[in-house]
Amino acid sequence: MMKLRYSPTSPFVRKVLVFADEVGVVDRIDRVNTDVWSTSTDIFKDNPLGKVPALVTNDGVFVGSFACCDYLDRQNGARRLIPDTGAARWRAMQVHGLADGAMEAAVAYVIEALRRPQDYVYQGNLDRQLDKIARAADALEARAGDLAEVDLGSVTTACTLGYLDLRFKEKFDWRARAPKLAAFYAQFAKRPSMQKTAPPPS
Ligand SMILES: N[C@@H](CCC(=O)N[C@@H](CS)C(=O)NCC(=O)O)C(=O)O
Repeated sequence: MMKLRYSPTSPFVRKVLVFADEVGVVDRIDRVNTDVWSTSTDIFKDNPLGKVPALVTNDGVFVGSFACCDYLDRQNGARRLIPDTGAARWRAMQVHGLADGAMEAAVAYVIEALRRPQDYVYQGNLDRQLDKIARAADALEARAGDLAEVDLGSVTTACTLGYLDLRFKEKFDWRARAPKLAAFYAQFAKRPSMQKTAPPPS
């Protein structure tokens, strides 16, 4: 069995679990609930960076969602979500970069807004992160046709949009801004891999 350092609200963890489910290897993963913000957290045993996800395997520990997905992608020869070569690979990588970057910005926003003492919250950083999310949403909207396949790009996009629903409901109406992404998400969110990993409402 593999072991995944897990948090129910982390979009990066969700990305790894949705990916694992779609590849068909999720049953080989034990989830270890980990609160990286607790002063008594033991995350450092597996990840010196103190972050989830981290995937502990017989081949060593993978930190960061991309490395976890790349490893999982090679565990079931019959089903791959990161194409090896050609246009399909470039497409998945390019979409992944945008969606993963928007996820990073969304998490950075939430850390600035919720994890810092109120007096230290810097509005300039909140604006900057929200701008990144909005521009990435525009870029993904412009290539919504590249989300047709279930691959690393579409999985990551769906998890990013799910996180916007969880944390940015009042702050950013992404459906109004990106109607093609809204249509994509309405379908993708029905997949069992997404349903099983839906975060608890905040
Ligand atoms: N680039 C990393 C980002 C992971 C990440 O930011 N995880 C957050 C939870 S969503 C975390 O553990 N943060 C704790 C910290 O920043 O100390 C990945 O792809 O997995």
